[in-house]
Amino acid sequence: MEQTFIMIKPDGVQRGLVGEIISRFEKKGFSLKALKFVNVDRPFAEKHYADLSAKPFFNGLVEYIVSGPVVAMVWEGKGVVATGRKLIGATNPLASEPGTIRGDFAIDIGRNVIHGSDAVDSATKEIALWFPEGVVHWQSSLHSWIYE
Ligand code: DAT
Ligand code: MG
Repeated sequence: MEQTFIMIKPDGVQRGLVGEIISRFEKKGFSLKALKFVNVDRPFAEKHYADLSAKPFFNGLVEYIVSGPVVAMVWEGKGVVATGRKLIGATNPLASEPGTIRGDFAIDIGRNVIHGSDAVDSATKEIALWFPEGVVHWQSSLHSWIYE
């Protein structure tokens, strides 16, 4: 089944939003496949955001991601990439709908609390980058209560 890469950024960790964010993905019915709490270094953050390296905000973005520990996760479920992005909300939190994570918990685009893969192919790349050791294979005993 489809998987996505989700990262709670350093502001989300510092602000005590880890439990709340994990709860939202759990309650939706998505399944946790990998999780780690790590500090990343500059080269790693630059690799994660390589597609944005030409942007004027790239340096500030990398500084932000290395500024404290992050929670890196893999979540699985039907349509999890696109629906995960909906749970997260628009990139600029001032435009994110209330009820989304960024809409409820963030104001500035450079402190938008959470990352989620934007497509199935970028999810595959990001999961390989963050979890080269692989993910946990299991199926929730609630599976048949979530999927028909
Ligand atoms: P998203 O995180 O919603 O996938 P993105 O991939 O376009 O958005 O950009 C990655 C991060 O870079 C984003 O979460 C916040 C930052 N960012 C994007 N656009 C920005 C801008 N115009 N000014 C400052 N930071 C920006
Ligand atoms: Mg993105």
